[in-house]
Amino acid sequence: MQISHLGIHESVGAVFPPEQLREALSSIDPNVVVVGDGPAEIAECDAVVTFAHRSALLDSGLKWVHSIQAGYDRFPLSAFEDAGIILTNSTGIHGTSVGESVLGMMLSISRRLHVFSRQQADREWNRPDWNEPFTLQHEPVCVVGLGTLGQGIAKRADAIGMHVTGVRRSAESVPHVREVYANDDLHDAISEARFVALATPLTDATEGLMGAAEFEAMREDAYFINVARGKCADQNALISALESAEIAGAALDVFEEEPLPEESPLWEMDEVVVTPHAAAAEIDYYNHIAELVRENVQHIDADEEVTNRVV
Ligand code: NDP
Ligand code: 7N6
Repeated sequence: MQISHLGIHESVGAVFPPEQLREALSSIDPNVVVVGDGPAEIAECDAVVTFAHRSALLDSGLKWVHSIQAGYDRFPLSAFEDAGIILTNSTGIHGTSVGESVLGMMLSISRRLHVFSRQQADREWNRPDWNEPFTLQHEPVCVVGLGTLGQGIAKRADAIGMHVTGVRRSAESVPHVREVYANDDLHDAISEARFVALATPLTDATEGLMGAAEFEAMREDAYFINVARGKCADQNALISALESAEIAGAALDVFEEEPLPEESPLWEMDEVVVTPHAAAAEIDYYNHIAELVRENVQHIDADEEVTNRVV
């Protein structure tokens, strides 16, 4: 199979300018063009790199679609299968960015930076109570989902001396994680942690994985971090747990509805850090995508198995 025309869908503009990726791919054989939603534009391509799903991707005779996201919960997988279109994703590139973001969230909470940042906006000089700040060293963190994101978080948490445990479908060991629990033992795993960081894909099995019972199982001084997908946690149950002080706080990058609606109580909570689905954002994002695309163009041309195949 040969790819002669590769489209970069303008939706990638949510993460980087499409032209950056086109430039980074200028040395590959296929002709690389930026395309919009027009079915005729897409029909001229053999393959498209995209951020968002569009129905035109399914009925334009494409051979391959590459998503610049790791999560493929918003792509209709059976429709891709029926149309005989290869779908690949971008897992593998977010370990450093999301790992650093989660470390930052934990440091912000433990060193009270989120509080100082809010105070600064009002030119307020209030030192924290003596027993509010703490250090992360020796604090237990449980990482739920131990793939690229989870391992990126675990490596950095381990590096600053945290006690790292984790959860995956099998209990097979993972570097930098002292104890790995199978997901049947989720409650045991999260009950001792000061931080619970969620990093699973959104699937039927993980939708609402963190619900009322899980927040109840957590320590009262524990913080919940979500960098997976909003629907992996029951957001109403989370809000109730925060309002009733069942848990101490949260750092959230993803939400059931994005952007987070203005009226959400999460915006106002002192112990909640809200980030705009930006945990993976970085200036080199397009370069990581270019590497994946280059590799798969070669695989497809050589009739080899593609990397990160979803369908
Ligand atoms: P990976 O496929 O590398 O890792 C997923 C991990 O989740 C694996 O360890 C897998 O377990 C585990 N897992 C799957 N199902 C379950 C389950 N039911 N219970 C416990 N663990 C489970 O994916 P990534 O790390 O690249 O990405 C994970 C998700 O994070 C994406 O699907 C996406 O939704 C989200 N994401 C969010 C970003 C952001 O900007 N906030 C950026 C990138 C991704 P096992 O090891 O046993 O197979
Ligand atoms: C783009 C975020 C993913 O699934 O949600 C992320 O890869 C994409 C900055």
